[in-house]
Formats: sequence, C-alpha cells, structure tokens
Amino acid sequence: MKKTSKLKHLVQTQNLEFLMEAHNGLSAKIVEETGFKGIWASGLSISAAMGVRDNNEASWTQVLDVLEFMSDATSIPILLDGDTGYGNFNNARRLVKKLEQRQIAGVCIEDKVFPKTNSFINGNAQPLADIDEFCGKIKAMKDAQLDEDFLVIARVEAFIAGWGLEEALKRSEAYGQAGADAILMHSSRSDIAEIEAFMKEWDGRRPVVIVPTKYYSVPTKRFDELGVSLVIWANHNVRAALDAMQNISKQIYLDQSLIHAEGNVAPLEEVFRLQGAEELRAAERKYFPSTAAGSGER
Ligand code: SPV
Ligand code: MG
Repeated sequence: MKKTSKLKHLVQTQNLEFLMEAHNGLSAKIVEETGFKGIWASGLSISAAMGVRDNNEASWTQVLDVLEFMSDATSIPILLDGDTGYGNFNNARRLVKKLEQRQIAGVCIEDKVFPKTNSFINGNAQPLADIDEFCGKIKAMKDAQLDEDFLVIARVEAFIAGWGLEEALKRSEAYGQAGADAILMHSSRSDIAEIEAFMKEWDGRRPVVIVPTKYYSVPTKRFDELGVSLVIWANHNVRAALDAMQNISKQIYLDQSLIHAEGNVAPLEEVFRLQGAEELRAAERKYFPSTAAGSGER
C-alpha cells in the first residue's frame, strides 16, 4: 500500500490510531521499528534538533531535506507539521508538490500567521489567520496534490489563542468545507475540557486529530470515547534525546573519561545496525567480490 493510502486509512478508520514524533532519519527509523504505524514530523522537534527556534527560522527547504532522510529511512507514512504552509496559498501548494515527490503522506497546516510561534509560547497573544485566506490555502493545496490519497489536515488554533468554542467550531466547519481531510484541534489546557466540548458539538463531521502534550494525564481511553481518530505524541523523542545527551555530556565532562559512559550508551553495533551496515556488506559480496573482507576501503 502507498504511504499516502496508509495514512488516509489511519485517519479514517474507526479505531483510535497514533503517530509518534520523529525529527531525523534515525528517530524516524526507531519509531517504525517500535511498531508505530505513522510518524509526526514535528516542527518543534525538527527545529530543536537543528538548534533553532520553532519560529520558521529553518527554511522550508531545510525542513524538506530532513524529511527526505526520514522518508528514505522508513516505510510507514509521515505526516508533516507544515506550520502555516510557509507563506500564502502559492507557497503552500508548492510545498504539497515537493512533499509528494518525497513520498510524504500528508501535511498539517495551522491557521496562524507566518512566521509562526509554538502554540505553547504565549499562545493567547498569537494572531489567527483570516478564515477566507486560510480556506483558499487549503483549496490550493488540495488542488495541487497529484495523489488522491495525500492528506491536508487543518489545524485550528482558536483555543490556543483564547477565542473559544464557537470560533473553533466556525473555523473547523469552514476548513472542512474548503476540503480539509481532517481537523487537528489543539488545546494548551492541562485537562480535556476544550477538546471534550468541541467533540460533542462537532459530531463527527470530519475526523479529528489531537495533540495531548499538555493534557498528558488524561487516559487514552477517554480520547477513544470522545470519537477522536488520531492521537499525536508530538515531541517525546526529541525531549528524551535531549535528556540523554545532557546526562552523558555531563558525565564525560566531569570524569574526563569514558569509564562510566560506556555502559550507559547504546553499543556501537546498534548504531551500525540502525544505519543498515549489514545490507552494505551483503551488497558488496554481491556486486564487489574483491572487497568481501571489508566495507569501503580499497
Ligand atoms: C509540533 O510538534 O511542532 C507541534 C505540536 O506543532 S505543538 O508543539 O504542540 O504545537
Ligand atoms: Mg509545530
């Protein structure tokens, strides 16, 4: 099955499904090996891994380059966190073209203004996009896709910006009418009150995607009961990696030795395995018999 069809299936099936964050080829591969059926290419995580802010400081082509590695390394579908589409309708439809060329299965765009700011940084102060302008962007993206299963998901930031349920519903309805395949309803509350209120009124008009980063203590069963289609675990690989890197850097810095480090990091063999070193050895035996003893050196 194509990656696009796989993602479409995840969004449309009656079961509650999950995407796990990845931010480069290695983390994408780990997500797939773990058993996840899809990947969230998080804007926050990709920019953090690049050492820049989640404010479109990385250019969209730099993000595309990361996505290409992620897509090459995996066979499960990737949903890109496409921020605001990196410009107006014209930039957004060109983005769709470039994503399809890299077998990215779908993109989520949010109704904010370029350059965006992460929803959890002073969300209340963030301006929202004009509804008609955002609908035009969705239409342009849907018209641009060549693969009919490619997904365009519209992310509603009304709760984040403090505009309330009525605005969230109005925007979701307009984006659905414009052709969005699903609605991502975001909330920065630590409880599920906003999502619950939305789900009751929305009544299944389009599949709903959520990102429970802030309401992490709500049992997953509750999302299912409310009729949510897809849950995104949005940033936990970059946060886990950051923690591990801080700890090991500190340990080696203080010890000026690797003596306490070796047992606390993945074996080198695991790095080689994830890189697919074995496949290269087999290919050398097949295509380059004179180097059967070793890889690369001649
Ligand atoms: C991301 O992962 O970059 C997201 C989700 O957009 S959030 O950080 O919650 O805005
Ligand atoms: Mg983001």
